Amino acid sequence: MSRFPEPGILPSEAREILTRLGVGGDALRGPRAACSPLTGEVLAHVPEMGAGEVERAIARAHAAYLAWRTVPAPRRGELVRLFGAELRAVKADLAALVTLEAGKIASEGAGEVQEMIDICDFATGLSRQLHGLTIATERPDHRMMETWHPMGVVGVISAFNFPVAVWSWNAALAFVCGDAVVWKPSEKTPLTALAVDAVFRRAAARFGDVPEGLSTLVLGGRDAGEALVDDARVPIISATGSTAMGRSVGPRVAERFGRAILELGGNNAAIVCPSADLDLTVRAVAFAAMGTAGQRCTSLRRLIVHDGIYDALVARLKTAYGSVSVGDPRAAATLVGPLIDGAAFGTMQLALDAARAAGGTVTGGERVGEAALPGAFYVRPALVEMPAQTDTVAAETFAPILYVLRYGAFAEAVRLNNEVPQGLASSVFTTDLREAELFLSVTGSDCGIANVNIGPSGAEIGGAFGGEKETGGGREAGSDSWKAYMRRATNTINYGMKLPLAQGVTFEV
Ligand code: UN1
Repeated sequence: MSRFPEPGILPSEAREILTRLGVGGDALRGPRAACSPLTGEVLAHVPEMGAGEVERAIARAHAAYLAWRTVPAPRRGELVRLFGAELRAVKADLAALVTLEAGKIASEGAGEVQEMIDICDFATGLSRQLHGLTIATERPDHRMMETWHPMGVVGVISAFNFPVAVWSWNAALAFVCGDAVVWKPSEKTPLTALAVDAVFRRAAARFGDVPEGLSTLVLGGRDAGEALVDDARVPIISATGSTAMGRSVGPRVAERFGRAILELGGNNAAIVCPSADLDLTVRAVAFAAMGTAGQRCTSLRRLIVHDGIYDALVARLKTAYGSVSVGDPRAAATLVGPLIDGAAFGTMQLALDAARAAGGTVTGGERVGEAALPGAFYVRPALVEMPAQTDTVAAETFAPILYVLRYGAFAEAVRLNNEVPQGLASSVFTTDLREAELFLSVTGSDCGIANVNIGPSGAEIGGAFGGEKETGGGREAGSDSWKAYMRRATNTINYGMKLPLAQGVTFEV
């Protein structure tokens, strides 16, 4: 396979994959073009839904919820188990489509579908563990308990960079929790969304009596997203994307007292201490900073390196950056695929210019393959040595840029880690127990994810995923994230003959 994909072939390849996945007919007719970042070509056209259609979809989803909430949770888990089984059967095709539409290298495309399968397994088990509590009551002959009930329709707004997995974290939990889901995917990745919708329909057909509208895909632009965000029949909005998007969605959902689960920007750092295992650190940094072409919300964007090992580490990173192969993400040797589009490239170049103006030294960052593929945006990942944590460093740029900073004392490194508006993921590379534990302690990293001797990206689904500050505070996937998709009721039952009041209050009539 050549270093860059050949134009002219991808649209038919995409059609074949879509046909095998069960996507065709009206799903592939409409005004909106679906493009591939591999070549910039149009792969297919898809429908566009306006606010009215979204409104009808929400009405159907609400009706589906009213039926689905009465299905016992373990039975709801069976639907998710079947969905996981269907995903296993189409893993290779769906992964290939993720690569074609989002530009991920093959193993990351497969990893994304695996993440969907993992959350289905997790949610299936969870369907028998939506536990409440029994709570000690102060009143004699009383029992107090906490129970969990379905909420209603969950609106999921997802981003291009994890075009299928992020929906599945939300949807798999929502379905076992007894909720319905309306999904508005990124306008940049409608084909993978259509494919997932088709796979889900097959699972639903095997299950038998899934209410129509339990899972609905709405393809559209801002209007469609806003219709979802503003509808009071959607008690939960789970939105993944930029901090700017979250700033608009959060208050609108709050205005109607809805619940927002926000997964927004990350500006993830790793601290490299004098005792770090540098072989392991270089590999971890390479994956976290260059993997997915720097387009994960968890991508490593800031490297905070101790003075004593700075030169040695930066030299090794420059070698790694120089040797990494950029190009066709389907080729086995490629580690860095294309950026999603020209706008992403423009934003990256602006950030690099700003870094240079602030005294940064940039290695890499240039566009490659432009002559053969003027509509695709492949870049060499950029390593940027910075004299200080400037405004540019403190902003999230969704591209493969790694800013490198120096530190002297560990406390200073922790301060730099925390002194940005975002709070998603973070790491420390050290073999010193004190540094590791301090980083994980209350005075250490302020992020939702804090790791030792692994990079900030590539989390498993078993833990709760999300972060603080401008990252939005939401938690998805594992641990007890399911609680965000249910409502809690506190129940007090009096099985005695008297009516003792709490707090010793007397009220005799
Ligand atoms: C995202 O980039 O929106 O931890 C999600 C990770 C992946 C999920 C990233 N499991 O990098």
